[in-house]
Amino acid sequence: MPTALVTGITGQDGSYLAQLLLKKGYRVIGVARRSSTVNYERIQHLLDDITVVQGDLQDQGSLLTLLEEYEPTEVYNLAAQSFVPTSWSQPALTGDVTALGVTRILEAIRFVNPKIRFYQASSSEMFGKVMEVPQNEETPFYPRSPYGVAKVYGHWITVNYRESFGIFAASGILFNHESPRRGLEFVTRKISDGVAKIKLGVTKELRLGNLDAQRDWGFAGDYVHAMWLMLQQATPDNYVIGMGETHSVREFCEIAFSHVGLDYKDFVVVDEKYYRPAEVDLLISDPSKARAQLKWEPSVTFNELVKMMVDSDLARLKK
Ligand code: NAP
Ligand code: G4F
Repeated sequence: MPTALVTGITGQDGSYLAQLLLKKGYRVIGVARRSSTVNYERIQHLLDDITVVQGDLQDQGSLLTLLEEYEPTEVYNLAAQSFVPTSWSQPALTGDVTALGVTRILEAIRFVNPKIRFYQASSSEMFGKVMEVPQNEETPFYPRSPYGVAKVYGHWITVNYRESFGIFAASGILFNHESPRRGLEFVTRKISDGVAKIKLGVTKELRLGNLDAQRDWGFAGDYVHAMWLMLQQATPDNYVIGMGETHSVREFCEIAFSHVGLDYKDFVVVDEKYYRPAEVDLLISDPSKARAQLKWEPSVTFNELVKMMVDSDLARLKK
């Protein structure tokens, strides 16, 4: 039975990837960092089928021990300090986890078993102030936040361990992907949760930042499939994963509010508190390489995604 070790198991992608790997017959070892209260909400339904172990990307020894003990054939590095605004208030921590953490896990692979296949969760935030439209695997990076800078490091150290040590190390440059399991601080979930609360009369307004920012949003369940496909190829490579279309935050609001019969203009308040020191104005992917080589196709459209998230928050809050 193949064994996959997944860092970031308690996160959005960790939960969807674990589900997919179980379906494919893997033994799944999920790495969670120690906290004073457990935060297993996203993997509650999987706890009988996966093994959750303690480890931290800031702790080299824990990563070495886990690889020795569980002998994975594949490692998916999904753990990160992943929220862009926090990367300005905690830039050094973001660098330590999101950048150096990648080196620590690659070093563990190099020492314990260089045959392990490795997936790095790279990000479209690396394109930042975009140098071309749309963005593909060859587009130069211009990160606009400590998070983006850390992800550029993670990407290049992955490429370097591939080229220097022959490790099967793939980098998936994923554009924004969302779901009902998305963290409440990210804009899509903040909107779907806000819409549900307004519809149910729990609150009267939704305070947001830059409504003109444009993102290429897809469904997380589709994107974890691309991660797995990257590790099944004959050779490791870099792949852009996205929908190939872009929408503004305003458009997300329009669809989400109108889905419950409301007009976003009556409830959304722009609050400069949510503006960023430097903005990523426009992201749009060119995923043609992934479509041709991985045969990857998304199954959920942008409109379906927005409605899925609003419906899920409505159902959750009604309970
Ligand atoms: P997420 O929900 O924020 O999950 C991040 C995970 O990392 C959580 O399980 C978190 O644990 C864990 N983590 C944080 N610091 C850690 C540490 N020091 N040691 C071990 N684990 C740690 O993020 P996501 O949306 O699932 O994204 C998964 C990965 O893809 C991240 O690397 C993210 O940067 C990247 N990415 C995401 C997107 C997207 O649109 N979602 C796009 C491109 C790339 P706790 O639960 O304990 O906090
Ligand atoms: O939802 P966001 O916080 O996601 P962001 O910054 O694009 O980052 C996410 O996607 C990346 C992939 O490109 C990942 F690598 C990263 O880990 C994370 O998952 O913000 C999206 C846009 C921004 O332009 C922001 O300025 O929405 C705008 N926005 C407007 N009002 C807001 C708000 N963002 C948040 N979080 N909260 C607001 O109130």
